[in-house]
Amino acid sequence: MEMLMSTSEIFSPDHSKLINELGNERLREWVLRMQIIRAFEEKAEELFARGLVHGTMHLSIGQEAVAIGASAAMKPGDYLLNHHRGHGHCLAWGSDVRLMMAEFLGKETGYCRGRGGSMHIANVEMNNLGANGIVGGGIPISVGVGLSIKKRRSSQVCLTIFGDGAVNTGAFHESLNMASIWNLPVVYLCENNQYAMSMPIQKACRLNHLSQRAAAYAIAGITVDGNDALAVYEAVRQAVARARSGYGPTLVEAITYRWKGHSKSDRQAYRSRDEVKDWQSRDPIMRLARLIQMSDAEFKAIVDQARTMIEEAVEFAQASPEPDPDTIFEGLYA
Ligand SMILES: Cc1ncc(C[n+]2csc(CCOP(=O)(O)OP(=O)(O)O)c2C)c(N)n1
Repeated sequence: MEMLMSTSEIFSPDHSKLINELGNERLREWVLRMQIIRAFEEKAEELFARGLVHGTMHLSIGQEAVAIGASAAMKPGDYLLNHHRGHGHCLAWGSDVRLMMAEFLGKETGYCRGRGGSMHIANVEMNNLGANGIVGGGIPISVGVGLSIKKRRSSQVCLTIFGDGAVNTGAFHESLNMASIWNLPVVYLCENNQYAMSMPIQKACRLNHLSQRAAAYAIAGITVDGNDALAVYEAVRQAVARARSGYGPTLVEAITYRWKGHSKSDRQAYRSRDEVKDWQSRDPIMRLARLIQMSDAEFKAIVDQARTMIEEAVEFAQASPEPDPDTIFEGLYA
C-alpha cells in the first residue's frame, strides 16, 4: 500500500509513467469530457443571461481537471456526493449531457424531473447521490454512505467533493472524526478554488495546505495541483486503493481556480483581473492536451465536437415538456 502523508509539499506524479499506463486514447477522451464540461457551462451562462433559467447557478470553468481526474479514479458502483458547483462532477461521472441540460432548464426529462435544477442534480441510478446547496452539506451524508458500505461488507468507495469554504464548517470536522474512528471508505476531495464567495482562503485558514487538517484525525492527507488532471487522478486513485483495502478515509486537496464569479451576480471586487488572467494561462484542458501532444487541429475538432453535443442537448431540453404543476408533491419527503 502506497502511503499518503500530510506534508507541506504539493504531490506531483510521474506524468510519463501515467501517460503510458492510461494510454493516449483514454486521455484524449478525458480532454473531450473536459471540453464538454466547459461547453456545457459556457452555454449555461448564455442561457442564464437570456433569462431561461430560474434561481441561480455556479460555474466551475477552470476547475475541469478536478472533476475528470477524480472520476477517472473511481469504478462503476462507487458513490458520488458533490456540492453547489457540481455540473462538472456530474458530467465527468458519465451523466448524459441531454438529461443534464434538461435538468438545468427545469424540464420533465431532466435527471430530477426538473425539480433539482442547477444546484441539486442527482443521478441515483449511477450512484451519483446528488449535489447540495448547503455548504458542506454532502460531507456528513458521505459518512452515512461509508458506514452503509462497511455494514454491507461491500468494496465500494464514496467520493465526496466540496469547496475550501466547507473545510471550516463544523460538519466537516465531525464527519472526518467519525470516518476516521470507524475507518470508513470515503475519499474527501476539497476543490480549493481559492475563494468562498469573496473570502480568500488565506484569510479564512492559517494552514499552508488544507490537507494538513487530515493529521488532526490521524488519516492520510495530500495536496495536488488541481489543474493537473493526472495529479488529481493519481492522488484519488491512491486514496481509493487505501479505502478499498480497509485503510479508511483520505483528505485530498486539489488547488485550482474558478474563472467566473461565485454565482450570477458577483462583481468580483475581491480579486484583480491580472490574477484571473494568470490562472487562465494555466488552463487545465490545454495542459492535458499539450501533455499528450495533441495537435492544434485535433484539439479544435474536439472543441467543435463538444459544442455540437451541447447544441443538441439544448435542442432536446427546449423541446422537452415543463413539469406538470399537478405533480408538484411527487418525490417530496417531509
Ligand atoms: C451552511 C451554508 N452557509 C452559507 C451558505 C451561502 N454560501 C453559498 S456558497 C458559499 C461559499 C462556498 O464556498 P466554497 O465551499 O469554497 O465553494 P465554492 O463556491 O468556492 O465552490 C456560501 C457561503 C450556504 N449555502 N450554506
